[in-house]
Amino acid sequence: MIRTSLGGDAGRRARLRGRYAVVIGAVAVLAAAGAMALPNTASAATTLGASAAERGRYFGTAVAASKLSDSAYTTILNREFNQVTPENEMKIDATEPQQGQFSYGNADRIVSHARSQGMQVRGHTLAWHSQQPGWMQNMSGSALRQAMLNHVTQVATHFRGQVTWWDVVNEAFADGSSGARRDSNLQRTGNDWIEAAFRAADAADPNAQLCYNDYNTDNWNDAKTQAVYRMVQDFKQRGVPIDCVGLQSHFTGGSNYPSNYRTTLSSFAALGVDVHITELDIRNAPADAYRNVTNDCLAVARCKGITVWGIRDSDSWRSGESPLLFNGSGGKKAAYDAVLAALNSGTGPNPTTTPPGGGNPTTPPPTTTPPPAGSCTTSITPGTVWGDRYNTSVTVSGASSWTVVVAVTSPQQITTTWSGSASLASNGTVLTMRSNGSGSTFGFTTMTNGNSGARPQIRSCTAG
Ligand code: 9MR
Repeated sequence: MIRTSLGGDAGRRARLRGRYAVVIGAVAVLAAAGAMALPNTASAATTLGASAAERGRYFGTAVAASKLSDSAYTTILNREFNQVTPENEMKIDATEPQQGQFSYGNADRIVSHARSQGMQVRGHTLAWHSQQPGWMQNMSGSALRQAMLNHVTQVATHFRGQVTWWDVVNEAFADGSSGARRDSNLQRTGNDWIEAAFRAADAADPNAQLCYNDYNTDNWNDAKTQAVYRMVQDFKQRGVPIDCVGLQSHFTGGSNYPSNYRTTLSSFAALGVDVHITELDIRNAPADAYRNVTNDCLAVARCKGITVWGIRDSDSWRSGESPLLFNGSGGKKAAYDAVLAALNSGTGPNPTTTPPGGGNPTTPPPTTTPPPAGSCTTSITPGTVWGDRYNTSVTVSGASSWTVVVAVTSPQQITTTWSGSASLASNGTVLTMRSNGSGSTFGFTTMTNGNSGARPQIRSCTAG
């Protein structure tokens, strides 16, 4: 099908407008509307995911399938995070180890775990110069181009409906001052290989949000950042289906958090794409830098969330730098407290106040970011409390058809629900409630099982 540049992009956005599920919290919307003060500490969320959800965002982590059997690991994962990225399990060598033979076991395990917990999944990654299986490393030219496109199509089709965002192409630009594409067998198939990959992913899963993801693109003044910016600008102008840019943000191995990071986020956002912080880790996990990254994301309406690249320091690809939010024993580090506090005192989706571009001539004037389409919001009303249990009701607004995920703190368990189509997971601690036509308010009963202090937290509200 021939798509004009404007028509193609507009058509894609129109399709997404009706169907893309946006998670947004009650506090976020009310705060953005200026209708209420920020939450006080008494009601502040106590986990990263819950707090981010209140601000219309996610807080996620890279996950390794091999660790899902480690209960210390999954306890933190399930408690703190509402988004996951498979660390290696969706890469090309994992999903197509032999040409034409696809292998999804470990990736499916992560997706299934995420879905049982109401977490969103970022697919990583469909086309990349690295972690190619042997058969692909040895290919070139049109045979490689065809094999790459077939891979994108097959994998995006397999995960259709389960992956919210795809890193369609990863790390395609060179480091240093050239601003050039990275040399690779994929690049040598022709400069249009990136847009070809995006078009194939769009055809296979029109509802997924399609991202370009890279590292060393955090400092607005770097040639690599500018080169990626120009590519995204070009894609938007020509209607290549791109929805988002991922800044990996590995502030490890000698790369530091730059003071103009917020300018980078807002400049990409001003192109009309969402921005995601996709692989965050910071050498020695200084609380200040983690706080700054969090505040920068909260300040840019189109910054949709933060994913840290592992849970405990011992899970990190750079464990020697102790760059994560939990120590090897699973204890919360100072950086964790800083991030949670920043999230809790942050605002919802609001236009950035930082002028994008930092004076760079390639930067267009700031654009107004419309509120996300298809969003819904929630408000919790405490109900009757008995000695061993208590009731809660949740009212949804902004959508007539919705899915809300609520979590209680173990050993508490949700036992009874009403006015919705319920699905309970993780031994009664996670309730996924879908609208069933009985109105906008649903309810449930929670057994305290000895923990009478904790109260339910909304993980997400998804319209449609
Ligand atoms: O964390 C991943 C590590 O386990 C793998 O060995 C490595 C192989 O390339 O990839 C790591 O993840 C990378 C990610 O996929 C892309 N951005 C850089 C990440 C850290 O190297």
